[in-house]
Amino acid sequence: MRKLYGFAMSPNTKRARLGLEEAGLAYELVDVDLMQGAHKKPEYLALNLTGRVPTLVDGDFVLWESNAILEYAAELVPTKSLGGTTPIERAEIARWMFLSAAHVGVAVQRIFAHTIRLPEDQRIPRLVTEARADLDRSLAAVETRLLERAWLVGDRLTIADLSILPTLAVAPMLGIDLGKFPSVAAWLGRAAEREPWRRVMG
Ligand SMILES: N[C@@H](CCC(=O)N[C@@H](CS)C(=O)NCC(=O)O)C(=O)O
Repeated sequence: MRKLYGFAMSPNTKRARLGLEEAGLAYELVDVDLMQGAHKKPEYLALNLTGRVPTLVDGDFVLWESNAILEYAAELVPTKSLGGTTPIERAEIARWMFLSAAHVGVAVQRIFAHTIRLPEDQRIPRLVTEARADLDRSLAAVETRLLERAWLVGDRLTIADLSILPTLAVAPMLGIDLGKFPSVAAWLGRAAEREPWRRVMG
């Protein structure tokens, strides 16, 4: 049985889980309790030297980085068409996934760190302001893309959507106003109606 090592509340773990569940792949979720420092223990570092979650173990194959796990899930079950089916679709999916990893995720992690995670005396308000502006810049592009379509690529949910959406699910907790981006908010609502989303995001 495939094992996904992760932490229930982690958006990166949720991203990997959504990919596995949308692909219909069975897996066991193995808890890595970040609050107890389980990700820094030698047995976990032996799987993932970066000491971050999630990590997928599929037989002898060990894969970390949640976007890579999305790619793998899509490749394992091509009939679900979670990945691209043409060179253009594959390139478009890559574009949104890179935006997710390089900009959306980084901005949201920074807002989280400097409003909630770090002790108050280590928080830097300027970084939050900059991260909010950077996030708005990415979301404006997503908003424009979604003005006349339900999903980012093609006419179906793909790993491009699964890459960005779990990050945005934490928006209310971080005071991120999706009201400025009505198509993005509607897209999040569409995803939330799906069974895998209900199971993973709760
Ligand atoms: N780029 C990684 C990010 C993974 C990541 O930062 N995970 C967080 C939890 S959401 C984590 O493990 N944090 C613990 C740490 O950084 O020490 C991915 O997409 O998998």
